[in-house]
Amino acid sequence: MNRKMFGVLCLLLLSLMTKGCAGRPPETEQPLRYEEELGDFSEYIVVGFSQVGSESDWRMASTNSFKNTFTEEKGYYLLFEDAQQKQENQLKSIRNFILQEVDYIILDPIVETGWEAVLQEARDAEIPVILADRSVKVEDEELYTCWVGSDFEKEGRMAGEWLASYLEKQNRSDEEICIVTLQGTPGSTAQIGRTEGFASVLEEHPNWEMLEYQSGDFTQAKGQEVMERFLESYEQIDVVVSENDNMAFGAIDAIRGAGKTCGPDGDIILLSFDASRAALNAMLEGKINADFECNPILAPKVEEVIQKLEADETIEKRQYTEERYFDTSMNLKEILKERTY
Ligand code: GZL
Repeated sequence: MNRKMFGVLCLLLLSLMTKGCAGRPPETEQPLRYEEELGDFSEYIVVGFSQVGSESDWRMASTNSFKNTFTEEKGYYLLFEDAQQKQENQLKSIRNFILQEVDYIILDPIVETGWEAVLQEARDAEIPVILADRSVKVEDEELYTCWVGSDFEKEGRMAGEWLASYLEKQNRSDEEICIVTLQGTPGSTAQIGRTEGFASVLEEHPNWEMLEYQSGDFTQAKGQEVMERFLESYEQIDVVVSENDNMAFGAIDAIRGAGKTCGPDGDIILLSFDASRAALNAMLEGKINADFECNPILAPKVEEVIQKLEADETIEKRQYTEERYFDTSMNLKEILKERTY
């Protein structure tokens, strides 16, 4: 019996003993996930994946990418844990993966801080940690093997540059432009990068005023709630920067609820991030001006990393995905035909 099977078996015995100690009558005992699937693990690469949650279209596409990549047919056994947007759940999941002696841990960290201890525990257990999408802020970057994701600061900067060019075409370069921002989850890499990237262009335009930043936590409901408050608070809003599509959908509902319009022919310019299919359809309907892509299909790149690690090949520490932007000057009907998320 190899080390991994022994580990899983110990876990099984441990859990059966503790459950027995907990006094739950065996007949009500739900079989452990592993009881049903306990087989010869040695033929699989066992991967534990701690996912942020299921808060957005982007997130669902990300989850599908990992579930469709790390399949048993391809020689993987995927332990998938949805943290429901709570860091404490991710910390628990990682410790559980360590206990189960997985071969690799993939982590999409909800925020950048608070990871040193658990990453040290993974390193002590000699389990490589691969970061996907968002990143972590740690003193010792050797605590994780590599990071695969987007250049969020570039996304934010692209949005600012797009707005400057759009306003110029509208002969509004010298006009006072009032902006509000629906931010993503505070302290997440996507929020930090997009906010900083857009701000780097904002400071080049003294006639642009950022009225307020407020987090909508990347969800549609919170995005609508915050946008409703913005509309009550400010007489003039010329631009909404929404740091993901789901908050943009909420903003659209709030703007229409206030009797206003957004998009190329609207009262308010709406910029968004992710460029999901649903958002490109909303753009086609004239509700969104421009959308800055954030590619959720990261699992193939992560799989490549794991295969290289299996072959003892060197790994690049930071690996960026290719991204673009979309606006209503483009043939969106054609573009939508090839969009997979
Ligand atoms: C970005 C990702 C963000 C998306 C949101 O890489 O972390 O989280 O922009 C998602 O849609 O909720």
